[in-house]
Amino acid sequence: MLRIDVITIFPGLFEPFLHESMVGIAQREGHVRIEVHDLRHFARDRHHTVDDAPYGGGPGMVMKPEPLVEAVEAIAGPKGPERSARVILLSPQGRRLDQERLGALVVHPHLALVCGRYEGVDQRAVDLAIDEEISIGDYVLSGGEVPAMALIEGVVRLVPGVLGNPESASGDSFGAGLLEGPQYTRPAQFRGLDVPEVLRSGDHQAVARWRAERAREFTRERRPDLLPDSDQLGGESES
Ligand code: JBZ
Repeated sequence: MLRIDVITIFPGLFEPFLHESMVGIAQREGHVRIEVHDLRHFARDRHHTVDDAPYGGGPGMVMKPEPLVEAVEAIAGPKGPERSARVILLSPQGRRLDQERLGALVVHPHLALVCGRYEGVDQRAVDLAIDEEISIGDYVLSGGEVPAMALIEGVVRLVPGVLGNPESASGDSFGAGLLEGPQYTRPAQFRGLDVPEVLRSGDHQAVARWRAERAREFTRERRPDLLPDSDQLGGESES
């Protein structure tokens, strides 16, 4: 059973996400327990303040250190070898999330995800309370909530037992680091376009070979960076 705590100033954003689809099923089946905490509950002042103006001036606000450090310590304990959870800040300064990182995260029994907001988090809070910073990619977002959901979905899929079929956990060809090729379902003909004959042939070996070829083709055309250097140039090398 994996436990995930989320610390955010927008707990409502997580509501449908946590109860629908694979994440909802995984929770109901007891593979994972996800709890969302409102950072404002950890602010001690009358107005539950979680942000303040940046020292040195400039636009926007910065997340105050006190509520954030107190929230993390209440949920995960103080930073250090005693701490039970791996505490992750979703921030643009983080290392880029990929499948390898997800695999390294799912070995922890307890994750705590802190969602950055405003222009960022007071650096002392990062230093005192955060074990690791992660970003989901190089595009501009307004906060760490959507990145936290992406991380949760990616990591929950890897919890043993969550996906009935362990082949889909590795994502088939993506398990081999490739894109999936094209997929088809009924009808066999749609607006004059046919499903490739081999997929209807019943020849499982031929289907597997065709799919492997299409996966390599898609990957070479769309994501050559996923291929070994030696495969990135070479033309339609059959087999
Ligand atoms: C992320 C300040 O809060 C933010 C803002 C942008 C942002 C994150 C947190 S996490 N972008 C990403 O994963 O790319």
